[in-house]
Amino acid sequence: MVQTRELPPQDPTTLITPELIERYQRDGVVCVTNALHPEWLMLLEMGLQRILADPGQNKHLFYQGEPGEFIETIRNFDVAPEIQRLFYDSPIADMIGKLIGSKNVWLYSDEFFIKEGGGCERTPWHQDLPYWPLEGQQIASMWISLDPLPKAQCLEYVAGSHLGPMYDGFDPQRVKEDPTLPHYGQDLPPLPDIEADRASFDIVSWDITPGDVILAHPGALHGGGPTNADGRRRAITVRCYGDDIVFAARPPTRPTVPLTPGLGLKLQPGDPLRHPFYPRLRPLPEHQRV
Ligand SMILES: O=C(O)CCC(=O)C(=O)O
Repeated sequence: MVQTRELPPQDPTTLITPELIERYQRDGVVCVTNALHPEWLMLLEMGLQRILADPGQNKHLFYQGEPGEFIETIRNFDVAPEIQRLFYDSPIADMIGKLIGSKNVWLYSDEFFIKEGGGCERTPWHQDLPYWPLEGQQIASMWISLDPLPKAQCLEYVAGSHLGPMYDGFDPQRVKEDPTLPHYGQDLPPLPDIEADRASFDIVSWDITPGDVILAHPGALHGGGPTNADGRRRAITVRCYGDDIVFAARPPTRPTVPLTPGLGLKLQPGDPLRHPFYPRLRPLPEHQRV
């Protein structure tokens, strides 16, 4: 790995300043530059290589069979020791914990978005919360790219949208035809057509150097980040939560991402979200201490 800039601070939680927290609360998204040491990125890269080579790990394809196809894999923590080491040992959980104001930090899930080979499609606009069986405030995702990206190929967010309505998801089969077609088609309003009217939305994104991270509220609208003909964009999103997050039951017609069969048989609505599906990252569990 070529070293192109100064190393990040020894303790990157110092980058989570009161001003940054205030901006996060207002915009639902912030970029923290030079936060992750190259060694953490190397561990992430090793985890990604294992996942790509693992036939047992489901590779979900967006735009399957089309020129813009790209891969998503979920719950990589469960199958890749490198990802486990990264989440237990790196400052990722500490940074998220400080941002959301919780000393306890649990992992909700993680997802790779792998755009290789050039010409990959935009990720459709969406929010994450409609897919998750939970309620509460102390929750955030960290988006980490292994590749340097110009702003146009970075994930985009609508600033402040985490404070607005929660919309239905997108229909993965027909999103190209109409990105506002509902995924669940139940109680949530359809997504607005953001691409058709970009000027009406406060869209933010950043030039990314590996080591920079984006912290986002899962209620924020986000999407985008296509790759150009020779572009490559391999990113992971780490989704963590704190003390105030509780289980929220959902009808079987609104399956969650990821699926967690049995969860609703163990927890009542309003119960703290505690289940082996969601490993505790902070304080570091006993079995991870030496
Ligand atoms: O990286 C991407 O293209 C999508 C990321 C995403 O949807 C997320 O972080 O929730």
